[in-house]
Amino acid sequence: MDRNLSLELIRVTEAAALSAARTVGRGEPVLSAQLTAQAMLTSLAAVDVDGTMVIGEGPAGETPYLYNGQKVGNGTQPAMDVAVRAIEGRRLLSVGLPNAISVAVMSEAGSMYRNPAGMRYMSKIAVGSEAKGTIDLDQTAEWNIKGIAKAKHMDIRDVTVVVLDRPRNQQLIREIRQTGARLHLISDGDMNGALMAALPDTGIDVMMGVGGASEAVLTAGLLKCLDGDMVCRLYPHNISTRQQALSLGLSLNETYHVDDFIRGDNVFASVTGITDGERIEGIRYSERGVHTHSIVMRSRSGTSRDIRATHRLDRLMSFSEIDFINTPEEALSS
Ligand code: VTB
Repeated sequence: MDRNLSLELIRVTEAAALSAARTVGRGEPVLSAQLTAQAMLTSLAAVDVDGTMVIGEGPAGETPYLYNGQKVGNGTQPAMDVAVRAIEGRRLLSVGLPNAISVAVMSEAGSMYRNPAGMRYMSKIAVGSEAKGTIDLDQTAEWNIKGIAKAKHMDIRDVTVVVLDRPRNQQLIREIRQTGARLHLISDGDMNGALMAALPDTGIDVMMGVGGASEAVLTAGLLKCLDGDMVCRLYPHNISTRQQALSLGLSLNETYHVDDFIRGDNVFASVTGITDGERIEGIRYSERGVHTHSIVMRSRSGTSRDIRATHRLDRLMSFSEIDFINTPEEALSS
């Protein structure tokens, strides 16, 4: 019987979310990110893999924890590529808004997209399994939304589109409004938007627009597990990134599919809620302990599990290296 590594990954996203939850609403996204990445790195060390961080918190030298290329896990086989967002939606977390999540994805070594030009953004359309195959970046927003509506047996006016609210997406937003579809503008977290589109009964049907390129890789991992679909295209946000892409021979017209971001069918993923979302609850504190809600997924089997856990921090703290109890100030000064 082979291992389902997502059942180990859940401890990683739970640790990150528990750690992030201490800093909800504190207005310090960088501090939150630092503490949370540290918790994630410590918990990853217990996972039985020889891991390489492909999508970490940033390039080596720029970030002390979870940098791209860093070795993670306890070094035993199998060799795996690892992608994480300790906090997807730092700004959401920093003001206590909904939809901040913690995400980790693993796939076979060498199977993840390496972002050769270091592109920051991509244009994206992401949907769930019912609308698989209906999306195309060469077509208009209307064409895409109509196709999604048809595939889901819905009226176009009932389709809900999530878009990251940014100046670069304003033209798209106008086009979507003209179709009559419902629009859900988000200030952050298009990965969560794509995840909601891929999960049933969330009220979200599609995520569209330009968002982070790293997030596209992680999103591909989640969609692969959920049998969703995504099309992406490089989006150079200035002249130098455009030139860099072209000098590397990359086509700005090429469409990237889920398989271009993560090859093969051995993907493991875990998502834990930090603040409440449409489908995933955020961290709750009660006298019984701290409650987490996660979804763990595996592509090969197609299994997706909702896991709710209650953590007893007093007991955990007797042996854990991660400080889940103290405030960031207390943790940093101890
Ligand atoms: C994007 C999006 C992410 O941050 O990377 C965005 O993909 C940053 O966009 O989901 P800007 O550079 O325009 O701020 C997120 O929203 C994560 O918070």
